Amino acid sequence: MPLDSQQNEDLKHFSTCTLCEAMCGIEVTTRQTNGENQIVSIVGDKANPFSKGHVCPKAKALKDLYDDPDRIKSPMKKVNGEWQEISWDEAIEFAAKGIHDTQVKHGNNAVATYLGNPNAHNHGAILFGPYFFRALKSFNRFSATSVDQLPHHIVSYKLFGHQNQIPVTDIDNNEYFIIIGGNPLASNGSIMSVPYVKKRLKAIQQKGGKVVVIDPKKTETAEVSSEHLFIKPGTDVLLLLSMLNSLFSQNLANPEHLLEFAKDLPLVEDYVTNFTPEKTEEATGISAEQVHRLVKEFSEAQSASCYGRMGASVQRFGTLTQYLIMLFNMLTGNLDKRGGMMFTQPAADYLPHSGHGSLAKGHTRVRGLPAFAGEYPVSALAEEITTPGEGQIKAIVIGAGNPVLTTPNGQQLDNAFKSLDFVVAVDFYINESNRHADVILPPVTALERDHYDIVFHKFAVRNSVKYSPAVFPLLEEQRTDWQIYLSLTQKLEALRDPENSEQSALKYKALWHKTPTGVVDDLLKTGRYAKLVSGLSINTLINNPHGIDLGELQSDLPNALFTKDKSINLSFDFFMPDIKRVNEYFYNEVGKESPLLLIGRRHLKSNNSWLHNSKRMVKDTTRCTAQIHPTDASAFGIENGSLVTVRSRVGQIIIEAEITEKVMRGVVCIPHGWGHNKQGIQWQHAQSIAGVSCNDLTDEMILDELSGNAVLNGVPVTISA
Ligand SMILES: Nc1nc2c(c(=O)[nH]1)N[C@H]1C(S)=C(S)[C@@H](COP(=O)(O)OP(=O)(O)OC[C@H]3O[C@@H](n4cnc5c(=O)[nH]c(N)nc54)[C@H](O)[C@@H]3O)O[C@H]1N2
Ligand SMILES: Nc1nc2c(c(=O)[nH]1)N[C@H]1C(S)=C(S)[C@@H](COP(=O)(O)OP(=O)(O)OC[C@H]3O[C@@H](n4cnc5c(=O)[nH]c(N)nc54)[C@H](O)[C@@H]3O)O[C@H]1N2
Ligand code: SF4
Ligand SMILES: [Mo]
Repeated sequence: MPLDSQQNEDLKHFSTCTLCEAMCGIEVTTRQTNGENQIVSIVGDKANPFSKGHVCPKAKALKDLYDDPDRIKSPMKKVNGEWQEISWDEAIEFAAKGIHDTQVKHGNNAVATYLGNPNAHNHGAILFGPYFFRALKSFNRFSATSVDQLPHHIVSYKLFGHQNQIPVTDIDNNEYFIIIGGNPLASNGSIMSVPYVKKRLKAIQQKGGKVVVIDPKKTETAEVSSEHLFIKPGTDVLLLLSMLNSLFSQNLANPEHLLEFAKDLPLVEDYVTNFTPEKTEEATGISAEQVHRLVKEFSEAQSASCYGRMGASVQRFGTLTQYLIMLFNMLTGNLDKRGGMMFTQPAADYLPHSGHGSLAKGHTRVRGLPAFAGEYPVSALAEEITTPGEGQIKAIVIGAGNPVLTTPNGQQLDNAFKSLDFVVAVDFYINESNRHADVILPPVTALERDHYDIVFHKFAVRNSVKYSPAVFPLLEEQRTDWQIYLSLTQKLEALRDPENSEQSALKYKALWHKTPTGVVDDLLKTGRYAKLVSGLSINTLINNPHGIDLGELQSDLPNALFTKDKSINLSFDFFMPDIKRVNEYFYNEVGKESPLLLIGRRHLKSNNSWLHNSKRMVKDTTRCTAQIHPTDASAFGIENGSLVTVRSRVGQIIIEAEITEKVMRGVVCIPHGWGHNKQGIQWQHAQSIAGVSCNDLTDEMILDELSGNAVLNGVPVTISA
């Protein structure tokens, strides 16, 4: 006899984990009990051709998110400081009216937007969110891009003509892999979707190849690599300059097939002559001998790839560093080569249909920081809110983000948010940032909406395609992100121009009907595989629920180029002048003493500022610690496990010290995304665990000047017992 007479059969769904960039296929078992949809289990989908069953512990957190009693499921409005549930109609009306009123009173730019990382994992938000952002007509657009991958976009925009034409390591054919400032064993790869990364790194070594990790910390990735070199935070630019110098001095530059597209490549030599490895070794901590050897081995390998990520991008010379990394790959002939850095061939290719990028078309009002692709650096957000004058930000829409915990000088931003007239959030949690909201519009969680990885198929180490229908049908009272954005757009336009509201409704009717998945369907049907995989479409993918492998990455020059003349624009005039700043910073600033430098770290069971409300993700409690080297600990009289104060120009935090030889001397390593003990939020679990925000130390005034990207690695701090 069934335990529960209303219990239906378990259903299996082949879906995709959206929590990081690895796109792991998952098998989700669901059950309906007494009319309630339940997730019974989540395991890796062995039949998924891309991830082949791989998952990390976070996959199960998708269930915890779904079950979380703290998650908000209906729109919430703040009335006299208290949250009240309201209907969707009321909420959309209230949000649009607040935005409209602010714009009428203070101008369009008075309403800002901040878009967080989870948007990148949400094709609905990516494809339909822009209708709303365009309708806002505000220049004050911010996102997590400027605490992350902005340098990559600028390099690709300049060199290849499109901000998202970023090559990835062809890891399965690679024989020499240098990883600078990336820890894929914790992050599962970034701008490199790569499930089973540990296995793949081992495979390189089993073939007789080499994996070299360059990092101020002996990370999990360093532990499984052939070699690890400690580097002093923020000095990667010097390392790269010296690697290029060594390449020329050893006569190893060999750009082969690339000269056809970038004839000036050999001229790079002129810019790097001063940076011999002998000159840079003291600053970087990597000896001249090591640099010469590394360069020689890399050049002589059959295929090689030099990959730099977070640690290399989000630092003082992040853009120049990423540029030099690209030049190094090119000068060794490893761009667009099997086993090297390759462009990908996604099935639904949005690149031709999206903005190629634009640089410095506008500047922030207060500090004059450059916009990239219509977005300003988020380091300028607080001052744009608090500095009076024409164009001052008076309201903000925060979509899937938590900048109080994730952007520099979070405390300052927290205070700035308090002064806003109106805040709208699109999020299913009340977090440290949107607790300042007047209204929160909660979308469903990832498994409850259909999913297509429009962004990450583009950055994957193998071409593949997969569509995941929602595991549960959308209920009457539920909304997806794109529906929220489209409703807001329509309402805002109706308020602006009441006479044309019917016309406006008509305009959007087609979009409601099309849906973002319909847009993907069009892209698939007109994409490069439409003829190969007969009739490739969303329907094909519904019939192939595990996804379809589309083969290895292919050489793609000059096709991959978006430049008018189909050549690679080396843009020396844009990047190389920054070398002057490098010289000034490292060699001419007399008496500049950098005591200790702060760097970040990721943990396999954290995801930026969220997932800490899932008990299963934080069982192993205190991982929000300040790691320091034993020599520094004894110099500052610090004992393992004791509380220490870490200070920077902008603030201080009190945190538990963890003494470990895994970090190099002179480094303090603290994870980000913690600090849930703020007033006005109701995390039942996250608030009960210790943790402080390291972004109360990071400094909004220190920037990578070429891009305006934040500096979250290599921030000067002091420490005391
Ligand atoms: N010191 C330091 N700071 C860092 C970093 C670092 O390495 N060191 N890393 C930086 C990087 S790389 C990034 S990308 C940023 C991330 O910074 P943000 O993007 O600002 O923050 P997240 O923690 O990703 O924001 C997650 C929020 O989105 C919500 N959310 C999740 N899924 C959805 C969804 O489907 N729809 C909606 N509407 N909301 C959703 C969650 O509930 C949560 O409130 O942090 C940056 N900050
Ligand atoms: N589990 C988990 N996975 C994630 C995320 C998460 O929060 N948790 N976040 C996702 C996001 S948004 C992103 S952008 C990716 C990021 O993915 P990764 O780029 O792999 O980022 P991290 O794991 O932070 O690794 C950065 C490394 O840079 C090192 N580093 C710091 N400063 C320097 C420096 O000056 N020079 C050099 N050479 N190295 C330095 C750090 O010690 C660290 O090991 O991860 C994604 N995946
Ligand atoms: S590695 Fe983990 S978080 Fe990333 S997609 Fe796979 S299961 Fe999800
Ligand atoms: Mo990120």
